[in-house]
Amino acid sequence: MYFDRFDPMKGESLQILDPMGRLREDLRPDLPDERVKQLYERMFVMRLADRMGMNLQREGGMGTYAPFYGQEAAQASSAFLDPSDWMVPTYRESGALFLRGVPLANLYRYWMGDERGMFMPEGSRTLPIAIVVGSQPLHAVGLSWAMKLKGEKSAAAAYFGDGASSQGDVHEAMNFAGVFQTPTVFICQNNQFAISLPRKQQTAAATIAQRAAGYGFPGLLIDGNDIFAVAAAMQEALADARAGKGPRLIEMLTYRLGPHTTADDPTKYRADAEIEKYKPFDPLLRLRAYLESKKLWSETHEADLLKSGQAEVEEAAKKAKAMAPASPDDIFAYTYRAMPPYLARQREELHDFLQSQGKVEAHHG
Ligand SMILES: Cc1ncc(C[n+]2csc(CCOP(=O)(O)OP(=O)(O)O)c2C)c(N)n1
Repeated sequence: MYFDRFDPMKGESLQILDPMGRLREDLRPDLPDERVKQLYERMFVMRLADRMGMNLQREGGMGTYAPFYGQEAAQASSAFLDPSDWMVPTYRESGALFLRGVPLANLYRYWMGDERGMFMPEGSRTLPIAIVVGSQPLHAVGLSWAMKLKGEKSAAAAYFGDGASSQGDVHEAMNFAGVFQTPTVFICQNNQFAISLPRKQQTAAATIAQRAAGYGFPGLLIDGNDIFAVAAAMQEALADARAGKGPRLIEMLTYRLGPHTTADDPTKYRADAEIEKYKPFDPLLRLRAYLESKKLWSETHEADLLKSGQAEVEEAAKKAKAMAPASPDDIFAYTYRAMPPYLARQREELHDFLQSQGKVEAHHG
């Protein structure tokens, strides 16, 4: 119903909850108020968790961190996946992974440089994050094609950014998905930047969503700061994919309020005034305004949420910091089934070095 009604080629996009918190009831998806409230609460904690990620890096406990500040509604898209669907994320998706049930301590641990943070909970159909930009939609297509061949009624969700949309791999993934009618939901979080490169220089096309037409499947542009639009698009795209109707592309238009990563200085390529302009479009503000209008929110409720949310996040940070360091062998362990001699030599050298520094026991594995 949404994909048919809003045509990105005509410049149409879906917004259900406006920035003032007013809802278009005629467009409302299957999202009862109780669930909206729950989602608000998790998005609120998600933001606290993001801030903690930034703090851990600033205080020196983490190499780098990629915040998702401002993208909480788009990140909440993962809440609409079933456990039997595959989630295929990027480094931007800490919020989406948190909602998917990946422990926050693991996510922090990953950004502290420990690969074990990417060991997903047993049975969780969630891939580790992809750092190689644009590589992961191919994996999502492979997974969904396999599900189709096995007769499973599930989908795979591929997350990627506006910058990734220019990668050849993303073209190949969408083309293959169209030809083989795989149950893939392509989720482009257009946060309007690929590090310093603005969206305008990324493609001459008016929207990324309209590209779907070239691959022979439907695309939809939505306000990515509107959780109702995210729910509508996700529910329909997933239902269609699971029902064998093929892939869907959702462009979630949002804005990255923070830096690309902690290694980035956005003042070099965008004015603070621009960030201020986008702050009123904050996904949490409008959701709170909506809940307030329904008498489902109060100052005391928010104060309680802040307290319990902060405790949850601090506990996760404490746990991440307390984990014993991984073995240096991990640097060498996972690329080859049989380790090539030159890597084995390097591993020995590292062991000898660390031993000479009194850092580790000699280990020959
Ligand atoms: C193949 C490849 N090229 C370049 C990079 C360096 N790089 C990391 S993130 C990024 C920008 C990606 O922007 P976008 O896809 O819009 O996602 P966002 O970071 O905004 O969420 C680049 C160029 C990389 N990781 N992989």
